[in-house]
Amino acid sequence: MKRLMIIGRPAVGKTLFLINFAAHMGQKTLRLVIERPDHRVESVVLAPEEARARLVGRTGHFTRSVQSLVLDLRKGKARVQVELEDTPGLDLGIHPDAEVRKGMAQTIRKMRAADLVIHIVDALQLAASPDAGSPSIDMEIAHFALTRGGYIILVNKMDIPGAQAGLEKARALFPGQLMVGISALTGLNFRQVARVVGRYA
Ligand SMILES: Nc1nc2c(ncn2[C@@H]2O[C@H](COP(=O)(O)OP(=O)(O)O)[C@@H](O)[C@H]2O)c(=O)[nH]1
Ligand SMILES: [Mg+2]
Repeated sequence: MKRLMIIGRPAVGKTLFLINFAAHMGQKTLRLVIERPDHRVESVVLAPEEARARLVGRTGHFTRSVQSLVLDLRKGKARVQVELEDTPGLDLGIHPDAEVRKGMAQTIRKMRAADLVIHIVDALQLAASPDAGSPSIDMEIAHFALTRGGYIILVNKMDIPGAQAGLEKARALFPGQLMVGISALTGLNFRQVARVVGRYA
């Protein structure tokens, strides 16, 4: 099964995207497999609204481990399944919490072999950053992701006023890169993302 991996900084909307995109693709209940950094695996079945209440956080590092679900897609006349993985946020520097550090290491390890890296950035964070050219974890992710397989950037939170400037900054920072402005909250442009996902299924 192909492996699609959602990565990005903390609180950019990775988990909300996982839940709402799975719902958009027709999943009424989400069967989530949670891989703890110590390799324990748990499985939970949640309705999308429960998943949002339990798994989406306002502050950084709410997601402590890789959690995944299987998406059922139509490819031509056939149906195919892909694994969509949500990950803990990646940060520059060494996080004081050992569990968070392990989760980040796990993310980087798994990223090498992913069939598609779905890199989410926050349009408002980008719009607000004083220097669009400064090196950041997002540039590091982009450099690394490009050395391997498929790669797309989703510029998220486009439902919030001021986000357009962030999308423009993203286009300037990552020229020529496959990129879609989305809202994980409202589902804006999910159909476009679904087409890209279908190419890697
Ligand atoms: N307005 C708006 N808020 C969002 C969007 N995506 C995520 N959020 C909010 O951003 C915060 C972090 O979301 P979460 O999915 O936990 O981020 P993660 O750390 O990247 O997994 C939560 O308060 C979400 O409700 C979006 O597209 N629009
Ligand atoms: Mg999360």
